[in-house]
This record gives sequence, C-alpha cells and structure tokens, in this order.
Amino acid sequence: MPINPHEFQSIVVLTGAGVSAESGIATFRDSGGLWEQHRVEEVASPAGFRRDPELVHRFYNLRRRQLIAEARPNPAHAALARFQRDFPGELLLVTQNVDHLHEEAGATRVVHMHGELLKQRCTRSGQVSDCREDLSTGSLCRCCQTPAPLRPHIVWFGETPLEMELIDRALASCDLFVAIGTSGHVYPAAGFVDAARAAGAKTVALNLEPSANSHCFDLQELGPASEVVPAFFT
Ligand code: BV8
Repeated sequence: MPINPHEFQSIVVLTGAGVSAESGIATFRDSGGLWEQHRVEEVASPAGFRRDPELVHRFYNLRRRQLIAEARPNPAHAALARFQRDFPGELLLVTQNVDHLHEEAGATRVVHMHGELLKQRCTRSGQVSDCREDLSTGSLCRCCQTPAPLRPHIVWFGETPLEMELIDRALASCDLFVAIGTSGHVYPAAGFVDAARAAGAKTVALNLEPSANSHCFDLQELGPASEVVPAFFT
C-alpha cells in the first residue's frame, strides 16, 4: 500500500547511522563497523571513560577529525531537508547520529538524542559548548571557578538519551513515523515505532536491509538511503 508523506500533518523521522553511511561515516554494526574496532564497553560508557579516558578521547577525536575533514551531506540528507522546508505540517527530525550532516544539508528542528560529536560538556556543570579540536584528559572547562575536565557531549550506554520528553510528545501526536538507516538494536530509539503505532500513526522503514524491528512497520522500502529517501520524500 503506497504511503504519500504529503497526506499527513505531523511527521516524526528517526535516523540512524545508515543515513550517513554514503557520506563515508562508518556505521556501528555493519561488517567493519565502528564497534568492531573498539569494544562497546570500552568507549561508549561512563565506566569506560572512567577506566581509560584517553582511549575514549582518542576514539572520539578520530571520528571528529574524520567528520570535519571528509564527511559531507548525501542525497538522503538533502531530500529530508528539502521536504521539511516545504512541508506545511510539523516534521520533527530525531537522529541517533552524532554528526551534523542533517543541519549541513539545511534541516531544522533536528534533535540529537545521542549527543553531538562537535560539542563538549563540562563534567561538573554539564554546560555544553562547541568542540572542533581534539579533547584529552588535559582539556578543562572555562565555565567553573576551578576548571573541570571536559567530556564529549555524547550519550553513552546506560545514560539517558537527550530530549526524551519532547520526543515522546511528538510520537504521541504524530500521524506518520519514518525510520531511516537504523538497525533497531538500540533502545529507547528502537521502541519509537511502537509508540507511533499506539498513537495511530502509519509507520515506514527506509533501510538497506530489514532491521531488527522491521516487522513493526506498515511499509518497508529497502535500498541505499541516497536512493530510497529521495524517492519517498519527493
Ligand atoms: C537508556 C553514542 C535508559 C555513542 C550511542 C537490553 C534490552 C533493551 C535495552 C537495553 C538492554 N540493555 C541495555 C539497554 C539499554 C541500551 C541499549 O539499547 N543497548 C542495546 C545495545 C541492547 N540503551 C541505552 O543505554 C540508552 N539509554 O536506555 O537509558 C532510559 C531509557 C529511556 C528513557 C530514559 C532513560 C542509551 C543508548 C545510547 C548509546 N549511544 N551512540 C557513539 O556514537 O559513539 S548508540 C549508537 O547506536 C549510535 O548512536 C547509533 O546511532 C545507535 C544505533 O545504531 P544505528 O544508528 O541503528 O546504526 P547501526 O550500525 O546499528 O545500523 C545501521 C543501519 O543502517 C543498518 O540497519 C544498516 O542496514 C543500515 N544501512 C547501512 N548502510 C546504509 C543503510 N541504510 C540505508 N542506506 C545505507 N547506505
């Protein structure tokens, strides 16, 4: 059954690493993905950061440098931004990605539920600021009387994702939910489709291959994001 996004009023889009794959950013679980080079608990958890902060800083410094030097938006980012700009209803773009390619393609109302690679956070005040340089254990904040160590502004496993109230409200009132380039392994993002269905929304998955929760969607279009996203969000 064809689903035309122009026929809806309130859309929530959730993107994952697959939407940035064709921009040259490695995904987490595909063969050769990021997690295979580093054990998850080593780099993306508070315990990992306490145990070896320099390793965790190196992991994010490598990704931040590559992002700044090489990654550019691809046709999927562009199609989403263009559709959002012209869409008369509401479109909230929630991303699990920590890159800034949606914004670079012109998207607005982008919610980074897992944080942002180009931001840093004071470990004492929680204040967030721009970050385009390498961080290390010697990187100290400028917001506290006694400077405190900075950490990447990234949501690690076991930490609460950002803007969850805003996201939950949008899911409870949307009439279309579209997941793009996500394997459906990581929660609470992988459960958003259930919340959208409970609100009576139509649900669409645009992905290279079936995701772990693909059975939850009304419609699934398989293919690379640079093809299936412009085709769906015409
Ligand atoms: C939380 C930042 C409580 C780090 C990330 C047991 C059961 C259920 C849950 C849990 C459990 N045990 C623990 C949990 C909770 C845990 C979790 O889900 N663990 C999983 C592994 C089981 N979750 C958490 O800890 C979260 N916090 O639960 O707090 C809470 C809950 C609700 C409300 C309040 C409090 C925090 C999770 C955040 C972790 N941080 N990122 C970093 O970036 O370094 S997660 C990380 O995985 C990335 O953000 C990434 O986006 C995310 C999900 O991965 P995907 O984006 O889907 O990427 P992936 O590689 O997996 O898949 C890529 C897909 O793209 C594939 O399907 C592929 O086919 C497709 N693709 C590839 N190429 C293309 C393509 N598609 C289209 N075109 C292409 N060209």
